[in-house]
Amino acid sequence: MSEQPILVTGGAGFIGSNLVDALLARGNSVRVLDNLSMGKLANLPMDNPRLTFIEGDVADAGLVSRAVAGCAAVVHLAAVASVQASVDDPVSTHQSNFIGTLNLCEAMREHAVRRVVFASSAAVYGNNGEGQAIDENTAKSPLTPYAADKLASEHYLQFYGRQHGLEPAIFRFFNIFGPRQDPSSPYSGVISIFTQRAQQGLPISVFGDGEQTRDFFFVADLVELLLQALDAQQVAPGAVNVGWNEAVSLKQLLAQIGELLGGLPAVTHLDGRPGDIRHSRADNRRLIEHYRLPVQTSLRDGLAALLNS
Ligand code: NAD
Ligand code: UD2
Repeated sequence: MSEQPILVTGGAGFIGSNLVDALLARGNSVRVLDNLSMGKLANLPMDNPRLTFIEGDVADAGLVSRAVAGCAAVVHLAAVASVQASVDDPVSTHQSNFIGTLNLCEAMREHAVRRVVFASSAAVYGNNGEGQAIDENTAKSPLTPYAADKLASEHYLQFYGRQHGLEPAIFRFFNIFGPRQDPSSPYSGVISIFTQRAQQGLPISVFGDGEQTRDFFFVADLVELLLQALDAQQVAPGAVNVGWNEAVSLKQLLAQIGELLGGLPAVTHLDGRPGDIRHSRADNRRLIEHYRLPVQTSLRDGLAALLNS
């Protein structure tokens, strides 16, 4: 195993900290760069001697350069992950969600670090492809600053790939769920909100009729893909959707949570969210072509793990 660390930006957050655990478990050294705006030190095994934590901002070019120096590869997860935050404050979130990526590209060029795994989002498709399995060639329609920053980040990573030898492995995540996903904002992932409220016996709000569907992917399964992307001889060209091509409605989700907990608190239906996508499901043929699919953690098993965490 390489002595050079893997840099995980956003490594104190939900997906990042799950990845850090897996990297440390297989013997990697890990450097985390996180400004703790959403992430928490409590998510990280701070006493592990193979973990180095750098508190700071990916918008700080000098700091990013120092963080990248000497690393074997990078997984770039740092971003303001709330779409609504980008709508409310596009200037500030752009610093994290786009300038951070550009700083990273420059730092990797400077230090000749090639491999970078990037967390893009199904948000780049906007409402296009809705109701079908959405493939990667679906016309892009970034409807929010968050989506525009993700798509621009993809384009810059590809440019640095062509021009400067970076090896970007770009994933477009659909709906990731699991332990450490923060339920504290109304725009947090629906599973983190529903499970927390159900466990606390608090009423649950469903926006709309609850027949809307999502393609839910358990975080440990995602981590397996991120590790493969770090290790692959060559990266898959272009971007790759991460989803199971499976549609689960909110009603089905609530039924499963209710079964696991032996009941549910009151469920209220409110007006649908403006701009809410009705059906979101990934065409995952490129994922299957380029990666070994993890053994799927079923929604039920993933929910059980989350409820026990
Ligand atoms: P998260 O908020 O738990 O993790 C993001 C981390 O980045 C946090 O620890 C936060 O403190 C850190 N961060 C934010 N701005 C930063 C900055 N300027 N400098 C340094 N650190 C900064 O969210 P997550 O769900 O783990 O998301 C990880 C990545 O995956 C994000 O890029 C997100 O956009 C992307 N993504 C997530 C989902 C999902 O379903 N969770 C879907 C699509 C894409
Ligand atoms: C996800 C991503 C978003 C973007 C988008 C791209 C998260 C948190 N959001 O948005 O970043 O990538 O996909 O398509 O991963 N809902 C309720 N009650 C609640 C909360 C949510 O009914 O308390 C509904 C919500 O209206 C939606 C569904 O649950 O219909 C899923 O909501 P979400 O915020 O978890 O995710 P999504 O798909 O809107």
